[in-house]
Amino acid sequence: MHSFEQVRLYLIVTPSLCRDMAQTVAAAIEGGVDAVQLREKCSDDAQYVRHARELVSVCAGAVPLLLNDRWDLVESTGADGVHLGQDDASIESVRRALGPDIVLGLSTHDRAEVQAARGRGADYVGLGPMFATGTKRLTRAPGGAALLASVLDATSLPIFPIGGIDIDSLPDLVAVGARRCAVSSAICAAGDPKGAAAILFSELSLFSGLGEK
Ligand code: TZP
Ligand code: MG
Repeated sequence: MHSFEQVRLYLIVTPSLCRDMAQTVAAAIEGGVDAVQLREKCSDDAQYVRHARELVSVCAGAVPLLLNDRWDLVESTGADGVHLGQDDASIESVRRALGPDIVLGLSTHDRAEVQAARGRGADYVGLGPMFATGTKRLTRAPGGAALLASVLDATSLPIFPIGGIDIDSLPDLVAVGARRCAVSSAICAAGDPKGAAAILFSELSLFSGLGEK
């Protein structure tokens, strides 16, 4: 089973933002991305499965590949886990259905949701939105570095801030204690996805003492 304890730079793949999805993800992994999630809202099942299998092959067991929402396709595609929102299928029932070995991620937005996540069976949490973003229609105001700072001691699970994080905004999060993050457009829409990933990864390492990969 893949653990998310060691994951630092989590790529949320938005296929429509990528010039070539497989090439973008392969380059991003070379640049330092160490976990990948397929997030594709408007595709039909056949296209979703095609993309998921393509990414399973790009990740090649070296980095975990999760599906957003589609827990029903985890086993048939060979993905390593699923990421769920607070209003998606219940994380408790998905854990029961898929067993202890899959990775389960949960979106959170405040301290109470972060605190509850481990007891609900999550292996990590996403926390957001941090900043304004065009990648997802937001229903909450971005919480920024203050939101992250307010939850860092609320769980022992890995916390991935998400939403509008790029090479310019990440240092504000690192300054309050971020050692990981999740990004989509900052890598998917970059002219040089490997270079973008490498810069984000090195920003995450600024104060970590964990050294370069
Ligand atoms: N959840 C909260 S914000 C967001 C998701 C999936 C979008 C992240 O994309 P980007 O391009 O890194 O802002
Ligand atoms: Mg969802």
